[in-house]
Amino acid sequence: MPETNVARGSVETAPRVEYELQLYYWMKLIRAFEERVSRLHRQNKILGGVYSGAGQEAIVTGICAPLHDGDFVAPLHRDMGVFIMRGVDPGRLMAQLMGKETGLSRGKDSFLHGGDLEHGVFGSTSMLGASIPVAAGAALKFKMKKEPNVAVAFFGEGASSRGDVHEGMNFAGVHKLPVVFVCENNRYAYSTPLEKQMAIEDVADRAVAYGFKGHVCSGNDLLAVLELSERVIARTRAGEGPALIECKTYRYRGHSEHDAALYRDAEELIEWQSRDPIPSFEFYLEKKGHDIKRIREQIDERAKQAVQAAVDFAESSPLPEPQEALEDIYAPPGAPISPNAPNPSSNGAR
Ligand SMILES: Cc1ncc(C[n+]2csc(CCOP(=O)(O)OP(=O)(O)O)c2C)c(N)n1
Repeated sequence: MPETNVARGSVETAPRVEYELQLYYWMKLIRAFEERVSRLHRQNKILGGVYSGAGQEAIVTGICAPLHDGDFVAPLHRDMGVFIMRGVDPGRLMAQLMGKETGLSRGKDSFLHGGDLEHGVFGSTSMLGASIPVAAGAALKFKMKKEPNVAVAFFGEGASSRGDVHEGMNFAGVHKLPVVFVCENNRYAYSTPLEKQMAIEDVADRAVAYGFKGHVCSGNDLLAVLELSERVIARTRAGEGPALIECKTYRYRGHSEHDAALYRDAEELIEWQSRDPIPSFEFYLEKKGHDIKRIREQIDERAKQAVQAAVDFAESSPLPEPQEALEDIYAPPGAPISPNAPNPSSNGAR
């Protein structure tokens, strides 16, 4: 099997076969990472809540794969995979989950709010849906500065019923901003089933009210997500304005690790597990002539080693010193207001 070193966003130039194996690796790595995090949580090694995205890997993989450097992504609380897809080092991500000094926020927070702006990842917000206007704001900046980038905002169907989601999408529609809204519709907002919190079946139907298109796809079918995201993101990047992609899916675990999800029917879970995105993609690869047994073994081993290296890094990292709690909170006096602004101390203005 070729080494999977295809650059992100290089769909056009990389041989398709190598690219597809890379996609497979990403889904496997995300699944292995999240499964390990669930286990570490039971061992009391994780600080704060753990919101597993197991079952939803095809969405983060398929949406993020066509993105470019400089694009901006606002993940939801269930999207550890977004960090991996954007090139954040899994060791730093694991350190964030363990509250270590080497984590993204240097031990100041759990996974939930840790972003990484160097990789264009905004930390998710506690208030559901509040990251939608932030993504619209990032897209406004891209438009004003004529930068060839897009913003992507992930959200759940539960969050889609919040007011600021409406405001953010309306603003993006009015100003034709380069932003793609991605709804991971896993049918439950914590314990609330879809039909108890919205009167329509498809969140995508709401897009028309904001003046842009809504698309629906199977979020468990990597190729379906990818085909849609490549097309929609390219149009948005080309200046055609926002779009909404709704991916129908299901989360395997509870809302978080403390939730046994007893409000769900066992049969329903089994049905969705039978549509698992990973074996479906393996079936596709096999039909295309790959020796899937061999590839699975190699990729599983690679993913296992990558996750183990992340755990080793995080476990051997120190916890932050108490005084570090006060660092990186406010800009130091005299710091430039923005990276492009002149330093106030250089012209005497303080
Ligand atoms: C404004 C707001 N209301 C309620 C909550 C509590 N809460 C956190 S996650 C969640 C469910 C979110 O469901 P959804 O948006 O569908 O995403 P999912 O967790 O299913 O991925 C709720 C109710 C919150 N964080 N913010």
